[in-house]
Amino acid sequence: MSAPLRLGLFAAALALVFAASTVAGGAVGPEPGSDPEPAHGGSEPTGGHAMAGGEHGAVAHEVRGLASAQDGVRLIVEDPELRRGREQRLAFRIADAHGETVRHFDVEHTKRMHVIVARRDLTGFQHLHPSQRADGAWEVPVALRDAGSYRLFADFSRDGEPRTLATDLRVDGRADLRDLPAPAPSVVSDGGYDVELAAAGAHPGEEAGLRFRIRRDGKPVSTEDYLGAGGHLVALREGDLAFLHVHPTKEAGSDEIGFAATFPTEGRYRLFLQFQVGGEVQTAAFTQVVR
Ligand SMILES: [Cu+2]
Repeated sequence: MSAPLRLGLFAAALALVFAASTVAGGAVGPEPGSDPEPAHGGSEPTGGHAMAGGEHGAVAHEVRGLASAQDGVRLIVEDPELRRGREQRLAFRIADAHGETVRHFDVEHTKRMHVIVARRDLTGFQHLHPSQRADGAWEVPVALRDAGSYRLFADFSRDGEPRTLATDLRVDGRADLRDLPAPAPSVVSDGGYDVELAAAGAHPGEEAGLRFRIRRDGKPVSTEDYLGAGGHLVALREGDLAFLHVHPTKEAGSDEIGFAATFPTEGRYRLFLQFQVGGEVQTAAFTQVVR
């Protein structure tokens, strides 16, 4: 093989690798706060899937939590720099288009403000309910054990419009980022309950039923009411931590908690199920592959 031909083949192979990586990048969507430089070839809504065009609106509707400001409201954190392992006051406010603090929120899932915190590698999940100060800002004590970049989600509803705004928090020190755990049919919650996820294939753009069964020592466990339902589920996409809207569904038995979720794209998602037993909130996390 001649040298120029070999060089040509090498260049062609490089171009292929580049094209493949841009398709993968496009499928995950824009990283919030990343360079405004257009993603290489990422202008295609869902990275080259044939059906992308017509579905883009519906898909965008399902994904939240990629922006700190949207539709005239903005999330402003007082101090996004936190110290590791120490309980601190996390304070933020929601500002309207005029910069005024929004004071009135609807009650959703029995609360007017829900806060989710997760590190960029989807560890360190917390679900908090802050209290509102007289000036309209929200405040909650928080302790983040590990260093790194965290995502703070403020989930609320205003004038009947649900919103999830998000911004980054930084915890000092060198971050020891972890890989997402491999998918498993059952995990143990932080308080020692066995939680099984009834395996259902999840495909992009299709509603998937997620059914969780809770057991302790092999016996079914009935969950108590938590936030006005049998349980609460947060789904975050690996890579950009897009926040998915998930609906609880009517469960068949009391030891089963069901949800419906539409995963917008292929990829891996982390599901954080929370339920209450004996007055204590339990969290169990699953890795869900969508393809
Ligand atoms: Cu909440």
